[in-house]
Amino acid sequence: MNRPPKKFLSPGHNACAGCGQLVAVQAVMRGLDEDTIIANATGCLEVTTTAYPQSAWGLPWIHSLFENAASVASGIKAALKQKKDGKTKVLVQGGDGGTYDIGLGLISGMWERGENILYVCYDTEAYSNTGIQASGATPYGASTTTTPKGSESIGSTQAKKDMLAIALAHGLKYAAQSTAGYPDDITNKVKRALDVDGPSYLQILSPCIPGWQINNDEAVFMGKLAVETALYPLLEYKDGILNASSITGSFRAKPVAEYLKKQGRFKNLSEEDLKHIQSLADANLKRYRL
Ligand SMILES: Cc1ncc(C[n+]2csc(CCOP(=O)(O)OP(=O)(O)O)c2C)c(N)n1
Ligand code: SF4
Ligand SMILES: [Mg+2]
Repeated sequence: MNRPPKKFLSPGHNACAGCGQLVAVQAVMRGLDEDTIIANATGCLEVTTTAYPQSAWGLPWIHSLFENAASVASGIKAALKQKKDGKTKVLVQGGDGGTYDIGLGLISGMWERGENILYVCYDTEAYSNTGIQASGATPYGASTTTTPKGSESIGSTQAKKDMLAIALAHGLKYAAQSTAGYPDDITNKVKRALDVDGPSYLQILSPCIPGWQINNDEAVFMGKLAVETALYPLLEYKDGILNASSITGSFRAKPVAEYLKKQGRFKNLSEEDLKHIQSLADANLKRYRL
């Protein structure tokens, strides 16, 4: 009898219906093989897949603290080295809060040591699991529970931290960015990252239904629009050089308003704010055109 292929993340987890992060995770899992160990930071992904005593994971998987998933992965790598196991891959997963903010120092250490570990950040642009607080990944103009829109506020007025540039500054052999709108792109990037002998980083824009105030059938659509407006292009760097980008010679971006106006978190923007965000996309068109 033919058995269905083994799933590394089974159905039955309790993420919100339509969660963009879970779409992205499934695409990441399709890029792995069975000889993989996962260290997972605290966040929606961990909370929704491991309600004790159950687990949705079909691979060896360990939950760390919010801040130390990278160090746990380093420990796993050291144990594998001790056992002379050069075959088993190590993957770290965390949200943007765990990556851009609270785990950054330990991620930096892991990269500094040049360990052969893939780090994947699921960027929901907020601390989703604890009720949508602003993180270093929250973009200008987004309303969150710590940067709420109101009569005197548009939402966050901070710029989104350039985490990909921070990764590149560590001299990573492979660093890339994708979105939940392009699952095959995610899977291919995971495979290419794992082919590299050294540290690698993949950051995936993962639309969050309550956080972005979108309908539960819109996560993939928003992931596509983020790329089509050039606010979150698909990018891939090898040895620090940009070698793939969704902004090719003939690429024409859609206006950012098409993306922003469909999300409740951006409902308070003035014309001036729209212009500012358009200027961020225009800057991406120059910076990342191949
Ligand atoms: C040291 C510490 N501070 C705060 C928390 C509470 N906490 C758990 S999950 C979470 C939000 C995680 O945000 P992110 O990393 O972006 O992942 P997401 O839930 O958005 O996927 C927070 C603040 C914690 N577990 N540990
Ligand atoms: S709060 Fe957002 S990231 Fe968390 S499970 Fe729901 S949709 Fe996914
Ligand atoms: Mg998040």
